Order: sequence, then C-alpha cells, then structure tokens
Amino acid sequence: MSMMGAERDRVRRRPVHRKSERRIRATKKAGRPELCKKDDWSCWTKERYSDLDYYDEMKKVQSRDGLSRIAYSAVGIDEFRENWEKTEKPVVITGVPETDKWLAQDKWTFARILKKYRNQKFKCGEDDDGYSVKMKVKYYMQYMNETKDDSPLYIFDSNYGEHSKRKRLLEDYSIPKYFEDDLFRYAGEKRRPPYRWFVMGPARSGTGIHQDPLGTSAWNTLVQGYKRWAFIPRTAPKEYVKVPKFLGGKQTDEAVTWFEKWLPKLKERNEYPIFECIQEPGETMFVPGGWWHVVVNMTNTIAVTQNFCSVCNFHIVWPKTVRGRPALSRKWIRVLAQKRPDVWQMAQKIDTNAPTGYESDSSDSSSSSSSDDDSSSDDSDSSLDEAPKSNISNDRAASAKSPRPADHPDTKGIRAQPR
Ligand SMILES: O=C(O)CCC(=O)C(=O)O
Ligand SMILES: [Fe+2]
Repeated sequence: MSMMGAERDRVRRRPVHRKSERRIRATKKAGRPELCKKDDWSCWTKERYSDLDYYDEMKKVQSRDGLSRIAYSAVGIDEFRENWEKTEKPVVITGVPETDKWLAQDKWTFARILKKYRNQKFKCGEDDDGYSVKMKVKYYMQYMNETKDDSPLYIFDSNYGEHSKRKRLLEDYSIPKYFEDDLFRYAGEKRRPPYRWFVMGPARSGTGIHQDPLGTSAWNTLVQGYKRWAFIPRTAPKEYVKVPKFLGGKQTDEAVTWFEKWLPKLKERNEYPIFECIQEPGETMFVPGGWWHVVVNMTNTIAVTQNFCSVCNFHIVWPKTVRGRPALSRKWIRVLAQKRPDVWQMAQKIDTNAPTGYESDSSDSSSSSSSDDDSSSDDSDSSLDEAPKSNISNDRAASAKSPRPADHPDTKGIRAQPR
C-alpha cells in the first residue's frame, strides 16, 4: 500500500478503533471492577502472561494427555451410558460435529460470526451485583485479536436462545445423542436453570476451577481453536483445588492463574490425581457432575456447552435441586410424575437430606461450587434464572430482570463470587 493509502486507511479507521477501545474499557470496568481501580490499567497485564509460549505448552500437555478418546460414530448410547456416564469418567468424544452435520462447522468461523452478529451483544462478564455485562461482537472481536491481558474478558452467554437474532445459533448445532434425554426439560424451558452457553474467547481467557451447578453433567464441543483442561476428582476439598488468595491476588479465580501458579504446587503435593487434556477443534468434552475442572483457551476459541440432568445423575441432581431450588423442584416433580413415572419412582427412593458426597454440599456459598447450600434456597423461585426477554438491548435494562440466582450463576459460576 502506498504511503498515502496507508495514511488514509489509518485516518479512516481511527474513530472506529477509539470507539471500540472505549467500549472495551467500559466493559472491563463493569465486569472486573477489582482490576480497574483508579483507572490503573496495568493490573490487567501485570503478570505478562501474554509473553508465554502457549504453542510450546500445548505440545507438552498433549504429550501427557490423560483422557481417553472415543469415536462418536462408533459408540452407541447404551455403551456410552455404561462405560462413561455411569462410571462418571471424563472422556473426549471425537467427530460429533461431522457425524451430526453441524452447520457450525462452516458457520462458526470468526469472520462469519463477526459478519452475522456484528451488532449483537453477548455477555462477557458480570458486575458485582451479578448483572450481565455485555459487548457487541464487533468490539469483542477487535479486543480478542489484540488483547495482551493476562486473563481476558470471555464471552459466556446463556441467553442467545431467547433472542430474536442470536437464537439463529441454535440452528447450527444439535445435542449429541448421548445427552438428548435431559430431564430438566420437564421443568419447562422458562423455569429450568440456564443450561446452554455460547462461548468465545482468546488465548488465556477461560473458566476458573469449579464444579458445575446442581450436580449436573456437561458436554462442551469446541468448534474453533484449542482448550487446555484439567480435572480433579470431586473428593478433593475446595481448599485444596482453589488458588489461595496470597498467591493469586486480584486474579485468584482466573483459570490462567490456576495453571501458572497453582497446578505446579498441586503436582508437588500430589494428594489427588489431576487429569490434563488438550481439546482440539471438533472434539466434545464430557464433564461428569461433581468433577472439579478448569479450562484455559490456548488460542482464540469458539465452543458450545450444555448442562443436563439424565437418568444417570438424577440421584445427585434431585436432592441438590430440592435443597437449593425447592419451588422449582416441586414443579419439576409434578411433571415428572405425569410424563416420566420411571424417574418419579427414582425420586421417591432418594433421601434428599443425605449428603451427595459432593464437596459443594458442605462448602460455603461460593458460586463456583454451585452454592447450592440450603441457605441460598429460593423458595419463591421467582424465575430469576430466566433470560431477559428478547429485544431489550440496553445492557442494564436487559439484565435488570435477571440477576443470577444464587445456585446457578450465568457463567456456570465462575465470575459470580462476591469480591
Ligand atoms: O469452555 C469453557 O471455558 C467452559 C468450561 C466449563 O467449565 C464447562 O463447560 O462447564
Ligand atoms: Fe464447568
């Protein structure tokens, strides 16, 4: 490009750039206030994690990858149930998008998502009061491609299914056959806790260590990029798995902090097994309920994840729901009695006061471990978990109706801890 051309281009682009900068800063302030005190932006890059060689790291983890892989096309539903769901073993499933012919394979490139959803806002944080902080895709993409932040903002959006434009994402994937019988559907689409998330973020963004809410299990399909996972059995206490405050400081709950500062220490202590894995594009992670897990993106990524209750984990999810969401549980069981007598029978035999053996039964109300202790019961069950109704575009207005419920925060519980 000629000098003049370059100059012209720079002049033309500057205003857009400045605007996105402003939007990004505003989102950061709202979504991570602890890192934005007195306009000191240096906290965001203090650790200089963007200097790390993630490619090298990924190769090392790949060479000691500790999870099994199964081919979606070769393993039937019954076999999956017996070997993986009932035994509660995390596993990587290959070939879901190809076998089920997901349109996402073509449509979920960064360029096409930008083009189609340019002015759509997606949730990329939560403020101190639990309200969604959102950003337009055009600003987020710019941020994603340029950021040097240690632990960047992360799109983790559970409302797309309720929105007139964003719900088109639902056309691009389908629930893998193993996970279709999701018993929470009987609680009703509006009433059930948030259960599906569109997830997009750059290298170093991720999800701090947690157990998924209400004892649910999850599947997570990566359409673009590479994610690094670590799993620790549910018998490990919270104090063991979480980064201590003295080590993590303001970034204690961030996934990147866990991998950089805490994982090496846990390996030295060697008290519980840790399973590491690099998830590749097209692979689906099965996360059985209760497992501690932590995920950091190694590159720009796009994924979709859903949580579910099945006949295999119902004995865990049911007592947690009764205790944590009593009103929801009453409505749910009424429908189960009619439509799923088999499951209703199971419920009758469960002692809902008995500990489920999950750490989150005894832990405090830290949302990353579901915070489904009895004290957070929401007896009125006032549909707090419902998405803002469509077409409300103002951030605050959109989220005004939907502060997260204590037991099922919108990020599946990572950013929602009181600061
Ligand atoms: O991909 C992610 O960062 C989310 C991981 C996670 O915890 C989940 O899917 O439950
Ligand atoms: Fe999770």
